[in-house]
Amino acid sequence: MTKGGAKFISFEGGEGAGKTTQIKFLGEILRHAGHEVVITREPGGTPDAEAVRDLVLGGEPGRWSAKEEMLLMYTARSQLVRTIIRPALERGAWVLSDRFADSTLVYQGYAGGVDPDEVRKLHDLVLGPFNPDITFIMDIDPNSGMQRVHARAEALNQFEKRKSNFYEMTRNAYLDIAKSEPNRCAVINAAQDATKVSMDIVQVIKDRLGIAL
Ligand code: T5A
Repeated sequence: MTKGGAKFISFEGGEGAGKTTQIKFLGEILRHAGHEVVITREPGGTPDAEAVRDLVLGGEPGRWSAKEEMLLMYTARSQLVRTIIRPALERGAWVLSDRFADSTLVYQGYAGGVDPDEVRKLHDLVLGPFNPDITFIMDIDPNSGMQRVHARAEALNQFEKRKSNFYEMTRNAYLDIAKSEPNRCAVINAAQDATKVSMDIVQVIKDRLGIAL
């Protein structure tokens, strides 16, 4: 899927798992090793997709049905892949994405109630067989993750206001995806100290991609 040294890495997991923190660390490590790195996030990553982000994350839970959320996510994702991710991979960059398609499969599919096969069909329709080379599943007990989110003292988005069983469902769904796609996914213990988490991520990249960092 990617050309030359290009790699597409996604970070997935529950709220407060440390995805953004670890993407920054890994981006620095890769740049230091001489790679071009493009960091992006979902929903978002282009001005239009950021506008979709405001629409879909704002307001209260229930503003959109899960199917409507799925369509909004894929509208934003389609433009992000077409205008940012594919061009970056084609010129040999590493792309680090803060969430990608597994988020829709988990949040709108397994936990949100849309048939997961329908989510996969939409993925094929919009993107075809386009998937990350490695997906880090940042695993943490949802209560610990939400404690980190609350400690940050930012306004909560509509996904951060859901009932606790929703977060249990998302955690279990991520672990099931990791089990069913062990070549693409790597589960990381995200409850550890941030430095240890970073070391585990770098080790997976070294082991799976055989590159020196
Ligand atoms: N969504 C998204 C869908 O429903 N469908 C989709 O298709 C997509 C793409 C996005 C929401 O949208 C939903 C899922 C999400 O609910 P968001 O605000 O981007 O909303 O939410 P998150 O992606 O979950 O981002 P968070 O910022 O909440 O979590 P992160 O990025 O995992 O965590 P991070 O790195 O910001 O860290 C959180 C706090 O913990 C600290 C950090 O300093 C920070 O304060 N921290 C640690 N503390 C202790 N130990 C560690 N190891 C730590 N690592 C970080």
